[in-house]
Amino acid sequence: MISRSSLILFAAFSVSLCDDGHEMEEFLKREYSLSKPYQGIGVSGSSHWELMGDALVTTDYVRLTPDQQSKQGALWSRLPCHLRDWELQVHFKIHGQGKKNLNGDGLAIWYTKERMQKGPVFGNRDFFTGLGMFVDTYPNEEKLLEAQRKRYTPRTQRIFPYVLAMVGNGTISYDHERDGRPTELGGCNAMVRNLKHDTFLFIRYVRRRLTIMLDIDGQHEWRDCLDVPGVHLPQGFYFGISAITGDLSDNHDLISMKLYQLTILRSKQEDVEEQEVLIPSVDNLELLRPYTDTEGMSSIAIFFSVLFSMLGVFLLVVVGLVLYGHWSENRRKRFY
Ligand SMILES: *[C@@H]1O[C@H](CO)[C@@H](O)[C@H](O)[C@H]1NC(C)=O
Ligand SMILES: [Ca+2]
Repeated sequence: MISRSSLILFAAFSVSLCDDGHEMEEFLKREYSLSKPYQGIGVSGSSHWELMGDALVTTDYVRLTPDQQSKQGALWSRLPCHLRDWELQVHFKIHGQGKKNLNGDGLAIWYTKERMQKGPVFGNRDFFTGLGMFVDTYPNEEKLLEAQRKRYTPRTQRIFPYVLAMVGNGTISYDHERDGRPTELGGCNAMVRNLKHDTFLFIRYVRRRLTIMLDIDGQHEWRDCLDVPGVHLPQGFYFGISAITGDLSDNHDLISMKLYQLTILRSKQEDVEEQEVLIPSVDNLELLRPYTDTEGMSSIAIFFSVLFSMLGVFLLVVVGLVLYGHWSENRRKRFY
């Protein structure tokens, strides 16, 4: 775990160490960043950022959606980003009147080829090309299974709100009814609603490794959420953030986005190995999703459950016989 103060220290000195010990420099890129007082946003053409749908700017936040039904809004960078390695810090706030699970649907952070297109994926289009990271506040799949009177097997249950990532190549759909489970790269539980303290998401993309960390407990510490190597993302895509409400709602507010350029020293060979790709993809996807099969058990699991059931029955019979033996012996003693 990296404490946040050390990250700030890193930024201040512009030099830090990568996880693997390589030296790394970072620079705040103002043209891809956004913070108070959000000058010029919402005024056409005068900012690097563009608003869409129900999103609006106040002096303290960009509200992607208000706490009302059926709203959707987004904020998109106007400039394609050509950085190879980067770090994005997102300061956000999700809050509303809804109690317990009666809130939704969440927000998404994007690095995609397409921009400014409304749609069903947290207010953005489906079949996107690039990276989507979702803060999903409503468990659609759980409700679907409840309606079908099915249950999760314990290993497949996800606790909501849930943060996850997905890489799309333009032909892959996000499955809203299953909260994106079929295309999930990984994720974690994140209790982010209605908190008094500040909440942050931290996304790092270095040497094709995608890392997501969270600071949501008010402890000024980054908690690991996801770490996936072999994520191939083209350069020249757009950063964006979007949110949607349905029957259930929340305020989805963005307070700041800070993009840092990371300068990584590479050998010639590494440079060649990391050739730029044109279509986003992820290596060894099948290894990342060992639990996509929610129905049924593997044959090994079935074998062991049958074996243990038989052992259990055998044990019960033995215990029963022993007890019966004691009981009848006692009875005989009482008679004589
Ligand atoms: C997109 O990904 C899917 C699933 O991994 C794959 O079947 C398809 O061939 C990919 N399409 C392109 C254009 O790479
Ligand atoms: Ca959902």
